[in-house]
Amino acid sequence: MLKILGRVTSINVRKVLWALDELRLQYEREDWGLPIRDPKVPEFLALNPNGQVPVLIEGDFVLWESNAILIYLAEREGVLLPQHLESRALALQWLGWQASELNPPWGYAVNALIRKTPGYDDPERIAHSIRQWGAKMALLEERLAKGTAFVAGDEFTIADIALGLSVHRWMSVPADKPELPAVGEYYERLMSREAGARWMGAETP
Ligand SMILES: N[C@@H](CCC(=O)N[C@@H](CS)C(=O)NCC(=O)O)C(=O)O
Repeated sequence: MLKILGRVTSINVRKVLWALDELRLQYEREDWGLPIRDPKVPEFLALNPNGQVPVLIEGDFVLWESNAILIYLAEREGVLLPQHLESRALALQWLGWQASELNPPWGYAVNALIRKTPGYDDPERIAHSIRQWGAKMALLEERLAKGTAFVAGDEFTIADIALGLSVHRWMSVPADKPELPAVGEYYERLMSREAGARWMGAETP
């Protein structure tokens, strides 16, 4: 059976678990990742030399990087990625954008305001992080305001899974944030999916 290594409090692990539920695939999950179980041990590093979760294991096949796992699952099952070449490319564009552009700016604010990590208490840096994060969210707002149900068109894709978890985090952070009505409607749409409500429901500590 397909096995996922990773703690459910990780947003990258939740991406994969949400996709597995959308695909109605059975899996086993083993808790790895701090503070539950340190992945920087030889047994885990032999599977993922980065010492990070998630990892997918299927027989002898081992795969890490949450986006690679999402693409693998979608291609294997033939759903959650459009067949149409341009729509598929747009879905992959937004999937990559979530990891490389949208996520990096939130680090300081999330550590300060959600995780309450000691040492993250500089109001200037919190405000800067929210501003930078908000500027990226404004790009998503602009895209969604064009009126399609999902980010790459009217088809739900793996890009919406990744973005949904990021939008959930944006909604959860207690800070003064710009109004993003199209993002708000998108969030409701994703929350109305059974798997969306399950995996966006809990905030990462
Ligand atoms: N680019 C990687 C990032 C994975 C990552 O940052 N994982 C974090 C959790 S979200 C992790 O393993 N942190 C160490 C730990 O939990 O011990 C991916 O998308 O899979």
